[in-house]
Amino acid sequence: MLTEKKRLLTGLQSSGDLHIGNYFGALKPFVEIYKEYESFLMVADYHALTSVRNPEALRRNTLNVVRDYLAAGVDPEKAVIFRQSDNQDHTELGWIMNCMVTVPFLMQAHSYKDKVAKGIEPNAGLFTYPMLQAADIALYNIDTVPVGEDQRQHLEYTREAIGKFNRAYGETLKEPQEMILDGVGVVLGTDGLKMSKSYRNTIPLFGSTEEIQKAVMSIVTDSTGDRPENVYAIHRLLKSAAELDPIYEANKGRYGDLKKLLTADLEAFIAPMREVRATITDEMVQEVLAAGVDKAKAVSHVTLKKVRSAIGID
Ligand code: AQP
Repeated sequence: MLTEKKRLLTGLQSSGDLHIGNYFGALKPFVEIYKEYESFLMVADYHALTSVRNPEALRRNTLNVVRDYLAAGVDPEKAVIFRQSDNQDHTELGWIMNCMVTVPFLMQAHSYKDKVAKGIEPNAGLFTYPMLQAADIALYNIDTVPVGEDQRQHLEYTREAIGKFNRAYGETLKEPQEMILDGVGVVLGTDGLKMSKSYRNTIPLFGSTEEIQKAVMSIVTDSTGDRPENVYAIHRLLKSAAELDPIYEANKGRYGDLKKLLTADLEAFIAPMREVRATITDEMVQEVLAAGVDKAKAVSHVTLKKVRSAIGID
């Protein structure tokens, strides 16, 4: 008997260079399972607009994120890779999702509060971001969304908006589940806080040898402990505790040496992907996006038609 594949989607904002937190939190889990699903991989450039004001940077970042997807091992024949802004169904359903939830509800979003506390401009786009994200997911009847821990609440928000829509208009949209892997939900940055493009505490996923070295050397360490926990936590993304514990025990207190070992391990992990990435041209990226948006629209138009009919805008 033929069984229909479940649907998988994730997306990353083109708000800057991807970092190892994005990779281990969202991209790697996607790469590991996407062939078992009908998969969608989005570049969230409208989301990036909440923080990027430089058109050249947004264009460049958007192409770079797709390049990163391909270099990380995503086959465009087996996943629909597309740019959010190429499909206006996202902004239309995003508006409709906005009308499902209240301002006090959105005011509880941790991500919004954290970003504002960090001095990021509290623009209305940043505030309503979870409802554009709800639309990103709902349009494709998604079952599973691989994300980092910081997105757990946003997935709850997506379910809340979809649930309210379905209760008001009848069962129309599917409620998705997040997929958050143990141990990589929150990858810490060089300052010991969540690694984030906008916090300037990242280890770039496709950084040069020098950039990786510089980032690792800047990892903040606590001089009171035997083991530099911030260094160890990043190292654990690459190697098991069984492999690392004897090394950290043998190098107790020698933080500089441990950072050199971490740099070497990061380099060994990143270099092969970096080589692949260097072969991917802008033209190849444009072709992938052009093919992707057609496939994305073929699915999202069906959902949006049902939504429009349900709400009385048809
Ligand atoms: N530090 C992290 N650890 C684990 N997962 C992470 N993700 C981000 N940072 C970490 C996951 O990466 C995916 C894409 O994130 P995004 O680009 O949509 O935005 P974000 O979560 O806000 O990522 P950044 O790097 O912090 O970007 P800025 O600074 O621009 O907002 C998501 O699944 C996220 O969980």
